[in-house]
Amino acid sequence: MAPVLYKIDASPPACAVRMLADIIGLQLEIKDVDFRTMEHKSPDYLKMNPLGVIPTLNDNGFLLGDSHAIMIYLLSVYGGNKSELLYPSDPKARALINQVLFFDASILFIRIKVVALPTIMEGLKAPTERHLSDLEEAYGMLEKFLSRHRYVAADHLTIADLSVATTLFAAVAIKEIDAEKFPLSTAWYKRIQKESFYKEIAAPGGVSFTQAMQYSWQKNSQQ
Ligand SMILES: N[C@@H](CCC(=O)N[C@@H](CS)C(=O)NCC(=O)O)C(=O)O
Repeated sequence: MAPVLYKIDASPPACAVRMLADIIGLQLEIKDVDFRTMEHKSPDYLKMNPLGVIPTLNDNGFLLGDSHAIMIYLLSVYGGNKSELLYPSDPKARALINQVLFFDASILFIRIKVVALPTIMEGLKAPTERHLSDLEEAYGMLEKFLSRHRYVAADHLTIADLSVATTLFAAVAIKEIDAEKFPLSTAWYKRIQKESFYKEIAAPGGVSFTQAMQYSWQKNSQQ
Protein backbone atom coordinates (compact mmCIF):
# COMPACT_ATOMS: atom_id res chain seq x y z
CA MET A 1 0.00 0.00 0.00
CA ALA A 2 1.13 3.55 -0.71
CA PRO A 3 2.61 5.42 2.26
CA VAL A 4 0.09 7.82 3.84
CA LEU A 5 1.02 11.47 4.35
CA TYR A 6 -0.98 13.65 6.74
CA LYS A 7 -0.80 17.24 5.54
CA ILE A 8 -2.45 20.60 5.05
CA ASP A 9 -1.97 22.48 1.76
CA ALA A 10 -0.38 25.52 3.43
CA SER A 11 2.25 23.55 5.38
CA PRO A 12 5.77 24.19 4.01
CA PRO A 13 7.23 20.96 5.44
CA ALA A 14 4.32 18.89 4.07
CA CYS A 15 4.87 20.51 0.65
CA ALA A 16 8.59 19.62 0.80
CA VAL A 17 7.72 15.94 1.33
CA ARG A 18 5.12 16.01 -1.45
CA MET A 19 7.63 17.58 -3.86
CA LEU A 20 10.17 14.89 -3.03
CA ALA A 21 7.57 12.17 -3.67
CA ASP A 22 6.77 13.81 -7.00
CA ILE A 23 10.46 13.94 -8.00
CA ILE A 24 11.08 10.26 -7.20
CA GLY A 25 7.76 9.17 -8.70
CA LEU A 26 6.37 7.87 -5.40
CA GLN A 27 2.61 7.69 -5.06
CA LEU A 28 1.49 8.90 -1.61
CA GLU A 29 -1.97 8.52 -0.14
CA ILE A 30 -2.77 12.02 1.07
CA LYS A 31 -4.90 12.68 4.15
CA ASP A 32 -5.88 16.23 5.00
CA VAL A 33 -5.72 17.21 8.67
CA ASP A 34 -8.31 19.68 9.98
CA PHE A 35 -6.07 22.39 11.42
CA ARG A 36 -9.03 24.59 12.49
CA THR A 37 -10.42 21.90 14.81
CA MET A 38 -6.88 21.15 16.04
CA GLU A 39 -7.03 17.59 14.74
CA HIS A 40 -3.22 17.58 14.91
CA LYS A 41 -3.50 17.78 18.73
CA SER A 42 -6.15 15.04 19.00
CA PRO A 43 -5.29 11.83 20.93
CA ASP A 44 -5.41 9.79 17.71
CA TYR A 45 -3.02 12.13 15.86
CA LEU A 46 -0.69 12.38 18.89
CA LYS A 47 -0.42 8.60 18.86
CA MET A 48 1.06 8.91 15.36
CA ASN A 49 3.17 12.01 16.02
CA PRO A 50 3.87 12.93 19.66
CA LEU A 51 4.82 16.47 18.58
CA GLY A 52 1.32 17.15 17.24
CA VAL A 53 2.61 18.78 14.08
CA ILE A 54 2.14 18.33 10.34
CA PRO A 55 3.31 16.39 8.36
CA THR A 56 3.26 12.79 9.59
CA LEU A 57 4.06 9.72 7.51
CA ASN A 58 2.50 6.30 8.00
CA ASP A 59 4.29 3.77 5.82
CA ASN A 60 2.33 0.57 6.40
CA GLY A 61 2.42 1.03 10.16
CA PHE A 62 5.83 2.71 10.34
CA LEU A 63 5.13 6.17 11.79
CA LEU A 64 7.45 9.12 11.27
CA GLY A 65 7.28 12.85 11.96
CA ASP A 66 9.41 15.78 10.76
CA SER A 67 9.63 16.53 7.06
CA HIS A 68 13.42 16.32 7.01
CA ALA A 69 13.43 12.86 8.60
CA ILE A 70 10.55 11.80 6.33
CA MET A 71 12.36 12.91 3.16
CA ILE A 72 15.54 11.07 4.16
CA TYR A 73 13.52 7.93 4.94
CA LEU A 74 11.49 8.05 1.72
CA LEU A 75 14.64 8.55 -0.33
CA SER A 76 16.42 5.64 1.32
CA VAL A 77 13.49 3.28 0.79
CA TYR A 78 11.90 4.53 -2.45
CA GLY A 79 14.45 6.92 -3.97
CA GLY A 80 16.08 4.49 -6.39
CA ASN A 81 18.68 6.13 -8.57
CA LYS A 82 17.50 9.63 -7.57
CA SER A 83 18.82 9.17 -4.00
CA GLU A 84 22.47 9.67 -4.83
CA LEU A 85 21.86 13.09 -6.36
CA LEU A 86 19.24 14.36 -3.91
CA TYR A 87 21.05 13.13 -0.77
CA PRO A 88 24.54 11.88 -1.72
CA SER A 89 26.17 9.15 0.35
CA ASP A 90 29.57 10.89 0.34
CA PRO A 91 30.02 11.94 4.02
CA LYS A 92 31.07 15.53 3.30
CA ALA A 93 28.44 16.15 0.62
CA ARG A 94 25.78 14.71 2.93
CA ALA A 95 27.02 16.72 5.91
CA LEU A 96 26.65 19.95 3.93
CA ILE A 97 23.07 19.01 3.09
CA ASN A 98 22.36 18.14 6.73
CA GLN A 99 23.77 21.52 7.74
CA VAL A 100 21.17 23.30 5.61
CA LEU A 101 18.37 20.93 6.68
CA PHE A 102 19.13 21.81 10.31
CA PHE A 103 19.29 25.51 9.41
CA ASP A 104 15.83 25.13 7.91
CA ALA A 105 14.41 23.22 10.89
CA SER A 106 16.00 25.22 13.68
CA ILE A 107 16.29 28.76 12.32
CA LEU A 108 14.39 29.64 9.15
CA PHE A 109 11.21 27.63 9.84
CA ILE A 110 11.12 28.68 13.52
CA ARG A 111 11.32 32.34 12.48
CA ILE A 112 8.15 31.96 10.43
CA LYS A 113 6.41 29.74 12.98
CA VAL A 114 6.72 32.37 15.75
CA VAL A 115 4.71 34.70 13.51
CA ALA A 116 2.32 32.23 11.84
CA LEU A 117 0.91 30.44 14.88
CA PRO A 118 0.28 33.61 16.96
CA THR A 119 -1.31 35.19 13.85
CA ILE A 120 -3.64 32.31 13.10
CA MET A 121 -4.33 31.14 16.67
CA GLU A 122 -3.75 34.05 19.05
CA GLY A 123 -4.83 37.30 17.39
CA LEU A 124 -1.42 38.74 16.43
CA LYS A 125 -2.17 41.85 14.34
CA ALA A 126 1.15 42.10 12.48
CA PRO A 127 4.71 40.82 12.70
CA THR A 128 6.85 42.83 15.12
CA GLU A 129 10.05 44.65 14.11
CA ARG A 130 11.96 41.86 15.87
CA HIS A 131 10.18 39.18 13.83
CA LEU A 132 11.08 41.05 10.64
CA SER A 133 14.71 41.62 11.57
CA ASP A 134 15.10 37.97 12.58
CA LEU A 135 13.80 36.90 9.16
CA GLU A 136 16.09 39.39 7.44
CA GLU A 137 19.01 37.91 9.39
CA ALA A 138 18.01 34.38 8.27
CA TYR A 139 17.89 35.59 4.64
CA GLY A 140 21.48 36.79 5.15
CA MET A 141 22.47 33.28 6.28
CA LEU A 142 20.80 31.75 3.22
CA GLU A 143 22.64 34.24 0.99
CA LYS A 144 25.95 33.04 2.49
CA PHE A 145 25.10 29.39 1.80
CA LEU A 146 24.30 30.35 -1.78
CA SER A 147 27.63 32.16 -2.17
CA ARG A 148 29.27 28.72 -1.85
CA HIS A 149 27.16 26.69 -4.30
CA ARG A 150 24.63 27.12 -7.09
CA TYR A 151 21.96 25.44 -4.93
CA VAL A 152 21.65 25.75 -1.14
CA ALA A 153 23.96 22.84 -0.26
CA ALA A 154 25.55 21.67 -3.53
CA ASP A 155 25.89 22.66 -7.17
CA HIS A 156 22.74 20.68 -7.94
CA LEU A 157 19.28 20.25 -6.44
CA THR A 158 19.15 18.34 -3.13
CA ILE A 159 16.48 17.78 -0.50
CA ALA A 160 17.81 20.86 1.31
CA ASP A 161 16.49 22.98 -1.58
CA LEU A 162 13.04 21.44 -1.16
CA SER A 163 12.97 22.32 2.55
CA VAL A 164 14.29 25.85 2.22
CA ALA A 165 12.19 26.72 -0.86
CA THR A 166 8.96 25.69 0.86
CA THR A 167 9.83 27.49 4.10
CA LEU A 168 10.57 30.51 1.94
CA PHE A 169 7.04 30.61 0.49
CA ALA A 170 5.86 31.20 4.06
CA ALA A 171 8.70 33.56 4.95
CA VAL A 172 8.06 35.88 2.00
CA ALA A 173 4.40 36.18 3.03
CA ILE A 174 5.77 37.82 6.20
CA LYS A 175 8.77 39.63 4.73
CA GLU A 176 9.70 39.90 1.07
CA ILE A 177 13.30 39.09 0.10
CA ASP A 178 15.02 42.27 -1.03
CA ALA A 179 16.53 41.33 -4.41
CA GLU A 180 19.26 43.99 -4.10
CA LYS A 181 20.41 42.82 -0.67
CA PHE A 182 20.00 39.11 -1.44
CA PRO A 183 20.61 38.64 -5.18
CA LEU A 184 21.79 35.01 -4.93
CA SER A 185 18.77 33.94 -2.86
CA THR A 186 16.43 35.78 -5.22
CA ALA A 187 17.94 34.13 -8.31
CA TRP A 188 17.94 30.67 -6.70
CA TYR A 189 14.31 31.02 -5.53
CA LYS A 190 13.24 32.10 -9.04
CA ARG A 191 15.01 29.05 -10.47
CA ILE A 192 13.23 26.68 -8.06
CA GLN A 193 9.87 28.35 -8.73
CA LYS A 194 10.19 27.38 -12.41
CA GLU A 195 10.32 23.65 -11.57
CA SER A 196 7.09 21.73 -12.24
CA PHE A 197 7.10 20.15 -8.75
CA TYR A 198 7.21 23.64 -7.23
CA LYS A 199 4.48 25.00 -9.51
CA GLU A 200 2.16 22.07 -8.82
CA ILE A 201 2.68 21.65 -5.07
CA ALA A 202 4.45 24.53 -3.33
CA ALA A 203 3.00 27.44 -5.32
CA PRO A 204 -0.64 26.63 -4.37
CA GLY A 205 0.56 25.96 -0.80
CA GLY A 206 2.15 29.41 -0.75
CA VAL A 207 -1.09 31.01 -1.96
CA SER A 208 -3.06 29.26 0.83
CA PHE A 209 -0.50 30.28 3.45
CA THR A 210 -0.40 33.90 2.29
CA GLN A 211 -4.20 34.14 2.19
CA ALA A 212 -4.53 32.67 5.69
CA MET A 213 -2.00 35.15 7.09
CA GLN A 214 -3.48 38.19 5.35
CA TYR A 215 -7.02 37.23 6.35
CA SER A 216 -5.95 36.74 9.99
CA TRP A 217 -3.96 40.01 10.17
CA GLN A 218 -6.97 41.88 8.81
CA LYS A 219 -9.44 40.15 11.14
CA ASN A 220 -7.15 40.53 14.19
CA SER A 221 -6.67 44.25 13.47
CA GLN A 222 -10.42 44.82 13.57
CA GLN A 223 -10.75 43.32 17.06
N1 LIG B 1 10.22 20.49 11.88
C1 LIG B 1 8.88 20.07 11.55
C2 LIG B 1 7.92 21.25 11.67
C3 LIG B 1 6.48 20.79 11.62
C4 LIG B 1 5.51 21.93 11.97
O1 LIG B 1 5.76 22.73 12.89
N2 LIG B 1 4.39 21.97 11.23
C5 LIG B 1 3.39 23.00 11.46
C6 LIG B 1 2.51 23.17 10.23
S1 LIG B 1 3.45 23.81 8.91
C7 LIG B 1 2.45 22.57 12.59
O2 LIG B 1 1.96 21.48 12.57
N3 LIG B 1 2.22 23.47 13.55
C8 LIG B 1 1.31 23.23 14.64
C9 LIG B 1 1.96 23.41 15.97
O3 LIG B 1 3.17 23.62 16.06
O4 LIG B 1 1.24 23.34 16.95
C10 LIG B 1 8.87 19.47 10.13
O5 LIG B 1 9.76 19.78 9.35
O6 LIG B 1 8.01 18.64 9.84
